[in-house]
Amino acid sequence: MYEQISHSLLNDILTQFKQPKGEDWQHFYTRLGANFYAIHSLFQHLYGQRADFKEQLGKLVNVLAQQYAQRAPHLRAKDLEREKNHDWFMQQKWVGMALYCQGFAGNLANMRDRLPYIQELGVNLVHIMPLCDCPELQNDGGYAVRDFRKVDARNGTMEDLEQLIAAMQQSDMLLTLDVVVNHTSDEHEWALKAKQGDQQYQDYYYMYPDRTLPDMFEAAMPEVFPEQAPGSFTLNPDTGKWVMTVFNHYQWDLNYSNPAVFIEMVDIVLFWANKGVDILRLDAVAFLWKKIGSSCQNEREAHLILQLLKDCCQVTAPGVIFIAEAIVAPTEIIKYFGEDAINAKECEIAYNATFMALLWDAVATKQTVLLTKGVEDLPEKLDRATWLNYVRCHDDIGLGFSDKAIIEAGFDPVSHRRFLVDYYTGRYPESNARGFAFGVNKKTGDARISGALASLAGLETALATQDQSAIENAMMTIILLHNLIMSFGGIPLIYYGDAVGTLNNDSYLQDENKMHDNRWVHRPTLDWEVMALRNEPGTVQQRLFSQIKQLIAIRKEISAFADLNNRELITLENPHLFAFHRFVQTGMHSKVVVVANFDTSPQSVPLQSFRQKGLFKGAVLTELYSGQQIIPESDFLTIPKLTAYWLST
Ligand code: OTU
Repeated sequence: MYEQISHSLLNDILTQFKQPKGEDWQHFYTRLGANFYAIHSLFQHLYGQRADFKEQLGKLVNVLAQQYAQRAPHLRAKDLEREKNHDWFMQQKWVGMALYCQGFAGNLANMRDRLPYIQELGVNLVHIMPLCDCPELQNDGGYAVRDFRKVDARNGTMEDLEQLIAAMQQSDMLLTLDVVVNHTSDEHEWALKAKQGDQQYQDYYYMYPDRTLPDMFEAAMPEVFPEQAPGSFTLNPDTGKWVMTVFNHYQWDLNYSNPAVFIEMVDIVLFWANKGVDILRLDAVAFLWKKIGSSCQNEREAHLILQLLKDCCQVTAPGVIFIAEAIVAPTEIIKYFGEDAINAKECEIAYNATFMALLWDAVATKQTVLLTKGVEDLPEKLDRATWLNYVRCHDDIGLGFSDKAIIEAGFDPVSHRRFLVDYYTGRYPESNARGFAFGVNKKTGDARISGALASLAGLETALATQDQSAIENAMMTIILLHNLIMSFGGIPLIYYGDAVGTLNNDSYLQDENKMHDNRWVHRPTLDWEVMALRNEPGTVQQRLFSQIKQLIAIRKEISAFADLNNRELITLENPHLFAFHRFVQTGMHSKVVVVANFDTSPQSVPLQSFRQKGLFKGAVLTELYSGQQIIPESDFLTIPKLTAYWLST
């Protein structure tokens, strides 16, 4: 949009601006012109009351230009290509994996040698968990960053990373890295200066001389880690001041009401964009704005900060997209794409935490009532935006569906949540699951769940007792869950180790720095001798790996699995079944019906339920995963236990 005030301001800024060396500034100016109205309005809204507003805005534009000057020609070319093919990330060809480089391969240099494993599975998008420099001990698995521009020595060097990026680019693989935007380690240079009493850097954080304001904040703030880090403020002995620490006491929350913090973060985001990272995962975005009297999550300004970040990134590195890590209520998550928009204006991708939690509900209850209800309630996402669908990740499972949905599914919210925690921690009599309660809040009764996929699905218990039918059911559950993240719509994100059924590992209990955080039980160090069993016919590893590999290969061929708001839920009378229809205009397999059975017995449904929607008119159905032809018997379709079919007619 053209608007006089912002335009004349931009002219003022550019008059004083010394264009850095290098050709091809045309694209920069076009993008700056196109985005500046939005950048100015947002910056004005957030920081307009400050006397130095104009100077700060000038600094921001300067950062955008300096980083553009640094952007390598092949990345600029990629920007242009992605601008043309702007739906590139919504295609079904992408399949992701999240991993810790140390747990997966030891370090970044060895990661290169492990790329063939990732490719063998068919994965072409890799999220390497935080790898920036962080303190030796208090680091929250890399989420307490000491230096945003340095690779942690335990992972290797920047050179190792650059070589890995080059190797991935050659193989047409996308790289995702984290930017921990909400907080820093208390050993970050800014925090060290703040500790020495430097006011400029104390203003980067929320620091208060006494408990007055912290008490007011805490009155309305839920605790993120109630067991290991209760409260949201920590007394810093050097200054005698209380610092806001929403997560662990050594993770200091950045104060985004200070424009200097925002500008620093834009510079960091663009630094990583210029390293050739394709997708940036923005950690804990729901927490970016704090306001007394609010929960300090999902505040409107947190969204404005993200919009501003997106607009800035679009000027300098438009080929780079963002993932929102906002593990919040279903109606709140969707807002991180941006509200009242057609294209994503905050983050193009968001973790589908709702779907993840609903899948775990269906596994425990063997029923799909809440799953169906929850998916029905998922608001329609924007056109140019997609989900990250996952079963497990490095964090706990939060039972983040709404009370309303639980009630509508016929359960009582408190007892149903308690049942789920009991089920996954193996306390429920019929449960084979071996998980752990995480983040138990004695005041509210809330709890989340830790544990590896295979252990939560019952494989650990079944293997210990060598109960063949239980082993079978656990493996089928693992495949069923992967089947659904492949077909639901969005980018499936497999967690490293899960494709070979890696179990819980309690070695973290020996490590004083990890023993209080049971999320480490599901952050394995892979044993490559065990991984090699994927090539030994008949092993658990081989059976799981080959099936997941097959799911990936077939997913890529099904054009209806691209994520184009092309899913219609099919409600069935059978409470164990979950079904939806995926469709596109053209392409191979343009109409596919997914029907999943969460029960441990076969389940049937009248074909009429599909026919009344104009589906399954022919006499024979093809199951695309197995290639099997299915001739429904006497007008009923029967789905075997713990199985999902991809049916095409
Ligand atoms: C994120 O987590 C990371 O994924 C965690 O590994 C970090 O500990 C945390 O940030 C702090 O950096 O902020 O928006 O229940 O789901 O802390 C959600 C715990 C987050 C996580 C939550 C999450």
